[in-house]
Amino acid sequence: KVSFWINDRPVEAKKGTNLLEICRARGIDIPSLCYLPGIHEAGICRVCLVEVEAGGRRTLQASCVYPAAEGIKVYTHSPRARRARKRVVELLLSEHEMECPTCVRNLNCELQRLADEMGIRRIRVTGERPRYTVANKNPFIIRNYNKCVKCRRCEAVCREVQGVNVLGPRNRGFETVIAPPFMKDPGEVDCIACGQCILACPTGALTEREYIDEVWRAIEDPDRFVVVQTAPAIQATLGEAFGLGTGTIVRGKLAAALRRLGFDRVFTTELAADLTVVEEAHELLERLKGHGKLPLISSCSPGWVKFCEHFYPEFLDNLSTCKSPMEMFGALAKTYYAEKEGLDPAKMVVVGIMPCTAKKFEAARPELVTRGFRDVDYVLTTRELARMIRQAGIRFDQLPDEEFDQPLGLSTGAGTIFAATGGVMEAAIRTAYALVEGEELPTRLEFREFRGLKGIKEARLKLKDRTLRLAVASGTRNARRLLERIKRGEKFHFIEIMACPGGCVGGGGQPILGRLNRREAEEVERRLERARALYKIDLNKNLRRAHENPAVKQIYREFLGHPLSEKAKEILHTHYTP
Ligand code: HC1
Repeated sequence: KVSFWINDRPVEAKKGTNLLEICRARGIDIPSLCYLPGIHEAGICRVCLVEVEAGGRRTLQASCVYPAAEGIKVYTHSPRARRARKRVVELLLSEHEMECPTCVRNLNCELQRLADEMGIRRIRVTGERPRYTVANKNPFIIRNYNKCVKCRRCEAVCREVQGVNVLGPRNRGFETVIAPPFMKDPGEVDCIACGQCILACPTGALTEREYIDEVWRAIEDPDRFVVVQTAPAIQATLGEAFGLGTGTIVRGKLAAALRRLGFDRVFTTELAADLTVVEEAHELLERLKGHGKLPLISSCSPGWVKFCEHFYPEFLDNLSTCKSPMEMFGALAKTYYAEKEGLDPAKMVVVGIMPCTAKKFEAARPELVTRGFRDVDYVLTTRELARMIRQAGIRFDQLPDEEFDQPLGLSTGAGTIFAATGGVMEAAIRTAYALVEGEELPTRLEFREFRGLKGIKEARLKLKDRTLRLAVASGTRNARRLLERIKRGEKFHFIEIMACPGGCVGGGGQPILGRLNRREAEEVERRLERARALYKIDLNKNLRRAHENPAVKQIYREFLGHPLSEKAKEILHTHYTP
């Protein structure tokens, strides 16, 4: 412990802790921009400057990297500190592309908020502004380097959290931007499209590629039959975009909003998640019998699949051949549902509402086409859906609770928990248990060893006469750690990997709110709250095992025959190659 002074008050703190953390813990709010605790503590932006008196000198110091030390005197809001911080933000603004009213982050931008808080009414520095024109060729992310404040948070998250490391400083001086090597398009490098960089970006320099206008056009076209599916995570996160507390369950309002937007059918991806569980559980049992490679690794997270293709192609044959639930849903909509309802698949448009930017990439993959039609036509993130709802003038909080349409709106709790790390594993085991042990045995439904935000979770599970070794990883850096262990000889039978930390509840397409409040720890808490909401929905459902879903049974009866049938393989499975 060290004793020192903050704003003339005596303070004690652990030696070495940075001043920013100490002040915030004491309710003194110092602004910051580049700081991400534990991920990026670099003192780059200088927005967190404070005055520090030490060794007889009083100097300006970046509080995020200045360690607490015995006897120092810290002045957080002295006139000099406030003036310096204001000037730093003015300098950032002086080269920032000021198109706030049309920026996707308008009213949700950290730079804008800093300018407001500091009372910047005029920028006293004038000079050159960067004029980058960027060709954004990929289907998932848009970069505008003219809005980059060079905080390097995107780079830090890409490297430290995801272990992907495709972003870094390019060019020199005024021309510097944080970008992929040689300023290439993310689609041309090893980017996995997870969108964690978008969540980290304080401004509109990185955003998802929007497909809102395309979806509006499809809805307005009388010749199109537009089917929407919503990912399990959305019901636990969309409310945040409308000011509802984290973890508020908005399942009913979500269905109601989609109906009012004009979609012809409102379904849920959870139905397909249930179907994925059934197919994947059978696949696991087949592989345990010696047909196929072990460990079986889940393949529903497209960011993870892309990571595997770029960095661990030797594991591609371990991936489950199941398409992701989103893709299974699209394929079923344009085959089974089209046949059933007498619809022309050529006129159908399938829209996915996903918490994920990699799903935009996945939807565009050439492998994911069934009988000549793309399984999913457009993917909108949670954020885009919120924008659409606002554009339509819908008062989200006043919507009634409605149900999804049938039969593709029926789901069990298994499909719901897919969106939390460990959920795919838990759902798959519920069904695998029943398949192997038989229905008559008392069934264990909850596998708490796979819940929570730990990066890698492991357990052993007895399945009849065999003990399975299971693991769950979220965040691709954790996936890397786990795969390296397997390469060193450790044996597992089944592994779930989700690209985003915490699973889809932490997806790159989720509402961006936390860092505006400068309570970074809340980011973690928020993922937990969102996951808790999903487990609550699961707990309250009558049916909690995927194979009990009446719609899944109906689809097998009327269309697919049985799990892993030829038709199921044609429509629900795929194969990824390096
Ligand atoms: Fe996910 Fe999935 S859980 S990948 O996180 O397997 O995006 O929510 O829809 O496909 O079901 C995302 C979420 C989602 C798929 C399912």
